[in-house]
Amino acid sequence: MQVAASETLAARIERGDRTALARMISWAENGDPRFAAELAALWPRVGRAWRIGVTGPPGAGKSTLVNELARVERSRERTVGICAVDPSSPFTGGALLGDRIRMDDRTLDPGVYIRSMASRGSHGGLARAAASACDVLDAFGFATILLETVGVGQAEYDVLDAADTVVVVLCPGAGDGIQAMKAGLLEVADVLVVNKSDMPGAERLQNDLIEAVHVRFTKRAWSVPVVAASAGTSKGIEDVLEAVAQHRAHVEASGLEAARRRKRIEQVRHSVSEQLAERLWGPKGLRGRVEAELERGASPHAVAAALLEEITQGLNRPTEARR
Ligand SMILES: Nc1nc2c(ncn2[C@@H]2O[C@H](COP(=O)(O)OP(=O)(O)OP(=O)(O)O)[C@@H](O)[C@H]2O)c(=O)[nH]1
Ligand SMILES: [Mg+2]
Repeated sequence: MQVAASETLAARIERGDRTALARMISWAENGDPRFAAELAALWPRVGRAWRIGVTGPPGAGKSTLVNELARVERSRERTVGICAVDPSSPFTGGALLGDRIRMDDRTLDPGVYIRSMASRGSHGGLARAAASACDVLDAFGFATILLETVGVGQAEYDVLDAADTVVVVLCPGAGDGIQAMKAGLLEVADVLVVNKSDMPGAERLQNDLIEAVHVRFTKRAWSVPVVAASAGTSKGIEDVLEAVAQHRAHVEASGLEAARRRKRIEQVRHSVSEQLAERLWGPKGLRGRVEAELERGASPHAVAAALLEEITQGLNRPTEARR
């Protein structure tokens, strides 16, 4: 593909240049300062994809399921962008499924794009990078975006603010229903999948989850379905997609824009908190001053109060004065 030197990444992405897509996701991942302007140029194209977050305990079968969901979406002629955050079992290399041919098919298919992101640096930064990658995949024009993240704690759940539908994958055995409840995984789920339904204990886990959902979420407008699947043997994949489609219909009927705005507010909140903390406590930050004041005999409480006052000056001023 001919690339004019002056052409922006955004312009190249608009005409389907996958090299530009890869470069721009790298910019998101590395926190490159050029990213913001390119995303701003693409922003009118963002919001057309349906983003499915896939999370769950390590080894539950998330990658296997993502791969299967991609296969079925492709058979329906829908293009698929995949972003896997910190996968311990990588998508590339084809060894994942012990099913090289199918995996290679998918990697060569121009209707699929697969990208893994390493979790380096702060977790908040990772959530920002993953959300940005989804925005870029969305602007590129993929119809379905699959976002895999291991569900081990709040930092990983923050990644899910980029998703329209969150699928929580559990499996019988280690990391079963009780573990999931402790980890707060049920709370983030729009759809629950009992994967490895070919294994003993799957039916019991499914019944436990149905009961847990019934008891806990009585006041919610959306009742979380519990779907049995076996990604390893390609069973129940259509049922998972059907549950996602129903959730999508529910969200669209009750106000898609409002739902996305709520998630974007969360994204801004996390992004600001995390970058503010980096600036305040990074090399050019406040540590030296704090040390000096403590040495002078001030209490931590007093130092904190004075700093907070200083930092938030302007926050409470009338809007007019701040312009
Ligand atoms: N029996 C059975 N095994 C499965 C099924 N789905 C996945 N597996 C196996 O479970 C293991 C973990 O699968 P992955 O898809 O890598 O799981 P993951 O949740 O992505 O794992 P991490 O990304 O490492 O957290 C692999 O050995 C899979 O082959 C299934 O439906 N049945
Ligand atoms: Mg995985």
